[in-house]
Amino acid sequence: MSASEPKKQRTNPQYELLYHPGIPGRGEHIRLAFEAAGVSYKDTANENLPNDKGLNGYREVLAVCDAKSTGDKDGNPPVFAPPALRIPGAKKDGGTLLIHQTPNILLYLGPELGLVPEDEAERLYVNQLTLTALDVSNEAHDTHHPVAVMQYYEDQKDEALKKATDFRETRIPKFFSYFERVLKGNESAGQGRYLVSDKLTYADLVWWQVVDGLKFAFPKEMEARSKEFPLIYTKFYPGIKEEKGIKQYLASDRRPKYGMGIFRHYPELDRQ
Ligand SMILES: N[C@@H](CCC(=O)N[C@@H](CS)C(=O)NCC(=O)O)C(=O)O
Repeated sequence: MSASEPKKQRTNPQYELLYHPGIPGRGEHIRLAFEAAGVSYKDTANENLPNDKGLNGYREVLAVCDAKSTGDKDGNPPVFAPPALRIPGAKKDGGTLLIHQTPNILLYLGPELGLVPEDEAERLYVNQLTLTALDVSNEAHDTHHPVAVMQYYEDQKDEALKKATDFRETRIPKFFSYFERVLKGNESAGQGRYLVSDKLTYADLVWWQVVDGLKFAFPKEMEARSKEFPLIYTKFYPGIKEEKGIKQYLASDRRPKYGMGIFRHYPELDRQ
């Protein structure tokens, strides 16, 4: 089943990503989708990053996620947290559409950017894999914030060590085994490079970003497991890096560096 063609020539909407400046975070899943499709987008908080550390753009992100909002002038309901995507003219009445939740944004962008197959069952499968990969991302976040999201890592280090140990020892192998089996099951079409069909989907991009983030956060653990999941390590991960659009993006200064986001490198939480 082939992926649908991007709609960019037909509609050319001005996609605007609203996310925290300076980190990959959940916004990265949205950036990778645009970059792979070769479709331009406005990354509001990162736009003037070298000059203002993203503060001007970030004000816009905070305004969209205003905790007192009950909705906007275009009839969009309140947004809980970034990433959000704004698309002028995308509502039926011509108004601006504003959506949030990473997998929901990808569900919207998949057909727009040609990053899903035509078949409905396969589209559901792409979304299913995306939700599963994002579960891993959430669990990776919880290794450094196992007790309280709004408190410092330094105030929950003992619990973080327990959480990270369990994550490394039981959760990483469980999820990696699953994605390895998905690649194996699709090997005749995807050749180990794609999770679904013989073309890139947004599920590939999300899972790739999660593997990449884990390589940053837990380099020793990930290195130690490299022989256990041959398709992920030798076909899928390097293959996606070479995808058109992705290769150029990763080499560009648009790709934010890992820091104090979802994927953090605390050596004491890695395999010893
Ligand atoms: N499930 C949501 C999670 C959104 C989320 O947690 N965003 C973070 C930034 S990566 C945030 O700013 N959260 C604010 C909060 O939870 O208070 C998604 O995938 O979009």
